[in-house]
Amino acid sequence: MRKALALPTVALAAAAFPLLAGTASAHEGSSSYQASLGTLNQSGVTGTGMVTLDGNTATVMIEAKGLLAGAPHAQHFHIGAQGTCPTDADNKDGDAFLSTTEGSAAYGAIGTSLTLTGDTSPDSGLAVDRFPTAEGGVVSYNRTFEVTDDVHKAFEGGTAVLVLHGFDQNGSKTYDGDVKSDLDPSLPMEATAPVACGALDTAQMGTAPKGGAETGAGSTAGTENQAAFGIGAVALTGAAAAGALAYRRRQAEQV
Ligand SMILES: [Cu+2]
Repeated sequence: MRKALALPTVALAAAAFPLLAGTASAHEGSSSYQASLGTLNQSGVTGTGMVTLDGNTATVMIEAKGLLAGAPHAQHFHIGAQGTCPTDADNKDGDAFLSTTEGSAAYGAIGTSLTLTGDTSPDSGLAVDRFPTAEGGVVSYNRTFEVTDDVHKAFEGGTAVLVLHGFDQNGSKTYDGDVKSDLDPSLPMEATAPVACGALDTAQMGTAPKGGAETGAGSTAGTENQAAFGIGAVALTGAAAAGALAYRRRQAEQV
């Protein structure tokens, strides 16, 4: 009799697991990652990055503020190191700058150049004419393109980092100064020094219930992405706040 009782349980479990596996595989091709951009070089630059990977097709959204207005800002996925951001204490040579090279122990080398048009390989790492210009100190970037396998693997392995560059250290409102770039001695260090950095972690919305933000993230239309990005963030914050309020109310009633 016990055996007969046990069987339906096994059957139930077997029925449940394929369902779970099915749900997982439906999302396998599409994963979302987000980065909270923190300041480097005491630049005051902050922002957010969001990346959706569908196979090797990446949709990248970056919102950042506090950048040198009217100047181009190189931006990359860095890969192949610890998947973390350096701190200003990693300015090992003690000069006025945390250089891109000094940060590489934490975030690695350039894996993708987040250009506006054309090539996105590391070769375009300093293609200044194809990077966003920060009108009013703000960068609002949205592009869908193909990444390489090594970049895709870095995302899955948690070693992809979003880094923005270009820092007006001396307040001259342009990239200048005597210190030359560690990446290209024909450029001032200001043009290439990192200003903001964020590790790209699996996005919360990837594990959220169906609907809302996730639906928006799957879209490939630029404007829709932009809208979903903003509204989704607000909606998530709102839901969390409402949840916290409801919880506190319940706690209060129980006391
Ligand atoms: Cu970079």
